[in-house]
Amino acid sequence: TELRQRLNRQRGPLGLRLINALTSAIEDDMIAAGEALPPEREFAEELGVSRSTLRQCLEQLAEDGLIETRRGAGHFVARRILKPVTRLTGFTDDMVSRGIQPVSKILEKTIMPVPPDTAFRTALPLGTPVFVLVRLRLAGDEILAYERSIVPVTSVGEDYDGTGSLYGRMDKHGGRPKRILQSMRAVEAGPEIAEHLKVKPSTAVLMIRRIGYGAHGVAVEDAISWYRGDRYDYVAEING
Ligand code: 16G
Repeated sequence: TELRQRLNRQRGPLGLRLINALTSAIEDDMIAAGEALPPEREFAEELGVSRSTLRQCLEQLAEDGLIETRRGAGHFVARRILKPVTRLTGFTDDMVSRGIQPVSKILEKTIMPVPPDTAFRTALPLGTPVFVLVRLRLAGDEILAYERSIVPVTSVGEDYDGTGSLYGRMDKHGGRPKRILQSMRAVEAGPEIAEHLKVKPSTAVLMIRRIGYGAHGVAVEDAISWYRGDRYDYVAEING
């Protein structure tokens, strides 16, 4: 098979060759995202390696986020989300447009006077009532991000309970952001973020800050998110 040829083209110890061969097969889409790998015994035979060598290699690939192991169901190539940086969308929009069921777990929702650091970033007057919403964002049962959004209460209404799409809710009140400033940075997940995202501490994650401005240039969102680095590719078209 082609996979076996890839394996034979590599140099070095067998375990490493196997990891490289499978990694390149996944990266070249030879094995597509979401696809199941053959059952271990069959797969080991196809590759001409022992089951224990294969298993070690699969463990490594799972740790690197390239495959997912689901108990009782086997190994699957992980799905990555390609997100264009050039379109202003929210999490729910992104998921729905991909045919994925967005799920959110609300970890905190509070109304309070705007925290000083947010006031400085957004120029909202001190004392402005804001809604602080901390959510875990999932695709089905898969955790993708941990996110804290701060929005003026006037943008969502006092009776907002934090469920559903925040941007959808804003559309019906003050309006969702029309323009955003966003920065993305690679950081190591600290213990708290690692716990929320269910990754090992020190795993690389994307920390994204977003400040959204409404129709009149007034800030309507101050958000900070940690997206799983093994699930997200931010892509941009850049013209020279
Ligand atoms: C995205 C935004 C976040 C916004 C949320 C609204 C990034 C990095 N962050 O996650 O700022 O609050 O979408 O999503 O893109 P919702 O409409 O599904 O609640």
